[in-house]
Amino acid sequence: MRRAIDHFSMLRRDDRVLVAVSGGKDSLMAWDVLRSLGYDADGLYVGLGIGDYSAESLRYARGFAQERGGHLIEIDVPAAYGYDIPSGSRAAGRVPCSACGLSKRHLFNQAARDGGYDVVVTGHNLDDEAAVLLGNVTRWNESYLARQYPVLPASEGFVRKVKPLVRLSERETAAYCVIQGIDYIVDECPMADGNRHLGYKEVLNDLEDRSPGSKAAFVFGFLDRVHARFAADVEDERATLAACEQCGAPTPLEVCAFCRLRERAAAGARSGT
Ligand code: Q46
Ligand code: ZN
Repeated sequence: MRRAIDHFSMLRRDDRVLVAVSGGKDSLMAWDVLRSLGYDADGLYVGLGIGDYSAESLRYARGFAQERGGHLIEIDVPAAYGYDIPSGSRAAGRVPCSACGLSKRHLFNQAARDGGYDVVVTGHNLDDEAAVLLGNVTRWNESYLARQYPVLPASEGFVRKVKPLVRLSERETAAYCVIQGIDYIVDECPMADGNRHLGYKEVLNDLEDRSPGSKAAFVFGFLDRVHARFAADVEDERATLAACEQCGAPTPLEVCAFCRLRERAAAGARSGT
């Protein structure tokens, strides 16, 4: 993690760091290592209202914070915003992971700004990044490729976002947690079925078996040699954003995607759809 942090200039020593923790192995490892490296790092748990899975994952996030003396900020989406991911995504006509990802991105950024944090850390590991990259390359999604980098710098309305686990595989983050005695939720999110990234992960695991080192070569070849060709797109895109009329978050439209999702999801919840 330290190599990744240094290589990509992810963090400054005096940063106030907010780690998005899900109760899973990756984010809890990220929080644990950052604390042990001496960073001022708090945790943020976003409850998505995914039945028992959310209740369980909160238990693990709280357990870690209590046992190790970390400060955990909790946001409960159903209580605070009137929708949950399963029914809200249905009402808004989105697949669950799209509604969920959009909600998390918005709430991580908002919580960091509200709390005066400099940077949000997420627990994306090498396997996640390889799967996302394969998806983006398969579809040649240039604007997503532009944003796929372990550091997204701060800009008007956005705090910096970093992924310090980018060098580590899932097996390594699991091994770290076992060795350090960190309890984490092992169950997968029940909404993940049909998530395209799981398919990409299977393909990449197959490739890694046949040709060890492929995932790292794929991701780091892209980051070190190819990403720069797409990078200018992010700045162009960010330069065109203005504040959302409802929440103030940066958006290309008058009302941001999160506020539109929240309205449609809450309306669906009221009408029972
Ligand atoms: S929590 Fe959310 Fe994941 Fe569950 S609904 Fe999909 S995106 S799979 S990381
Ligand atoms: Zn908004």
